[in-house]
Parts: sequence; structure tokens; C-alpha cells
Amino acid sequence: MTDGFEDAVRLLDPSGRLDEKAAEALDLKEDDLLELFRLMLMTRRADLESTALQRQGELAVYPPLIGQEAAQVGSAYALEPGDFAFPSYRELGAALVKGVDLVDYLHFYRGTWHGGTYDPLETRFGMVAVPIASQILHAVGYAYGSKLDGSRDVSMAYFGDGATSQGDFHEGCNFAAVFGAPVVFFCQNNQWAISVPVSKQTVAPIYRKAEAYGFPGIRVDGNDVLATYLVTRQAVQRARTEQVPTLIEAVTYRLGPHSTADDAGRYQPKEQVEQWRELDPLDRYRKFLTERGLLTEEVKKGFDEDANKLAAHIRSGIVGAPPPDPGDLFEWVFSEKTKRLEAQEKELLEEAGDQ
Ligand SMILES: Cc1ncc(C[n+]2csc(CCOP(=O)(O)OP(=O)(O)O)c2C)c(N)n1
Ligand SMILES: [Mg+2]
Repeated sequence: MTDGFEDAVRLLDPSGRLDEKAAEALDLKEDDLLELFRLMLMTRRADLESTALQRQGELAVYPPLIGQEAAQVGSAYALEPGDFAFPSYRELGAALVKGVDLVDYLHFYRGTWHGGTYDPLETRFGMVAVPIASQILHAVGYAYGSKLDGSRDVSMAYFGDGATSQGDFHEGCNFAAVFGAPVVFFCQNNQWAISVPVSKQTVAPIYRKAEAYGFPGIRVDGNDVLATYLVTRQAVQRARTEQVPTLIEAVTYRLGPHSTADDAGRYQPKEQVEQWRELDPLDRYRKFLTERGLLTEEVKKGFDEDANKLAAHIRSGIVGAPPPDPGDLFEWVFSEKTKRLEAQEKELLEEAGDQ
């Protein structure tokens, strides 16, 4: 790892060499090893396509996740279908793994509908949450509810390094520990909260905060998809069978801007970006699979085709989407519309009709 993160669990070094001993617990079939790569490749492609769509005026804003593919894919892959992921706003990769249609996901960023047009209950993927750390409380509440229901489902809260400064994070951790909520706290420490570096966010390492709440905290190399998958699978298992939460700090890096509205060149040191570019999660895993003889030209071709298809699906689904019905704005305010609301609706619909 880069300086200061030597205590992170790692199975693959940056040259793609596997620590065979540490990897014994992995127990992944070749199909799974390849699927992890396919999902990372699809995530990167979808992420770049989304950034391009924003630049073309088709999305209002978009927060890229480039650089964080291994952290998201590795962690979400460790979830079972019934497990519920509660994302922030940067989890397109986790959404893909959970089977969310990315057109439905991106409708949030087109401003079509609050939280996107997918069904959170069906996909087990919560609505996009912009208020920092708010989704941690949802994840803990859902986990506690699922325990009371006698369900075996686990919740996973996704959040960033900046979110650990919010009261909601600390309240969520403490509640989960005290009431034994089956939840995994998955922090992607991408080193930045917009322009605030992690050194201004916390003095103690993030994963060590778990100790104060009384549950395990683990730091993992978030650019190593295999290590991320393994530690998350173990944490999910612990939540499911022992109702013990885990805080995972996945050390990674935001290679892109905070969002398409941000110019990261004004605060991210160039050398730092270059240093992390060398640790690109896709490059590392590609080297490993190629070395093993798994990523043949034919397999690669098939994956590229899948990525092209996904990009075309996103493009046609977003660009071709009809505008939302302006009348919808008034449907969800009160169970019965007030007179004033009715007047406003009439006025807006008349104006919209004139255009
Ligand atoms: C409660 C709240 N405060 C402030 C903001 C403004 N804001 C949006 S993103 C962000 C930084 C979050 O950083 P981090 O948790 O590290 O997540 P990242 O963006 O790096 O994925 C802030 C402060 C917000 N959305 N919600
Ligand atoms: Mg961050």
C-alpha cells in the first residue's frame, strides 16, 4: 500500500501477484474470478459513459467512481440476493452488481425521479442518498428490523471517509453494536471529501474507530478486488450468524473529480493522483487473470462486447427518455390536495401546455 496504509489486508500486490497463503480462504471458482473482472470493466465503462452524458447535457450532474471499482464490486459481490445495500451517491458499481438497471439508476442524475426509477425493495438496493451518512441510519434500522423479523438478511451501508465525521455514523455504529443489528459498515476511504483531505477528517485510522463501539474494524486494500471480496464476505457472515457488525475501511482513491461540477485540479496534488493511477484496480486484476491464463483473447472480446452493450443501453435509455409528467410534482405532497396546491398545479400545467 502507499505510505501509512501498510496495515491493510491485501491478497494481490500491484503487479498482480497473489499471496497464495492468504488467498486460501477465498474459495472462488474460475467463473467467479472472471465475473469480478467483467463487473469491474462494465462499471468503468458505465461510469465513463455517465460522465460523458453529463457533459452532453443529458444528466444534470454525475459523481464519478473511477478508481473505486474494486472496492464496490468486491464488496457487493459478497452479498447474497436478499441482503440490502444502502448506497450514498457514488455507488453505481455496487448498483450494477445488485442487478439494478443503470438507466433506472441514472434517472436520479437526470432529475427524473427522487432516488432513481428502480424499486429498492425488489433490487435490495436503497435509493441514492445525498445527505452525508443518512443512509447509515437506514441500513442500521433495516438490519435491526430484519433481526426482529427473524430474517437472515444483512444490511450493508456504503459511505465515504468524510461521512465518518457525521454524528449519524457514530450513532449508527453504537446502535448496531448495542442492539446486535446485522449490518456491515463499508467505508470507501478515497482520501477526499470534495476538497477536504482525510488528514483533516480524522487523526485515528477510520477502521480503528470500531474498537470503541465494540466490534471488529478491518482495513483492506480497496484497490484489490479479491481482498475486498474476502473481508466483506467474512463480515457479512459475522453479521448474519452472530449479529455482530463490522466496520470495513477500504483504502482507495477517487481518480476523478468529486462530481462533474468540481475541478479537482485545484486541490488534488498531481503527484498523488499519479501515484494512485499506478495502483489502478483494473490493471492489477487484469495482470493477475492474464498471468493465470484465464483472461484469454476470446474472453476479453466477450467482456468488451458486454461493456459496449451496456454503454449503448445506458445511452439510448437516457437520451430517449421522455420528460417526466410535471403533474407528478403535486401527487405526493398530501393525501388530499389542498386548494392552494391545486391552484399551483393548474398554473404549472397551463404553463407547460403553452410550450
Ligand atoms: C449532511 C451533508 N453535509 C454536507 C453535504 C455536502 N457534501 C456532499 S458530498 C460531500 C463530501 C463527502 O465525502 P465522503 O464522505 O468522503 O464521500 P465521497 O464524496 O468521497 O464519496 C459533502 C460535504 C451533504 N451532501 N450532506
Ligand atoms: Mg471520500
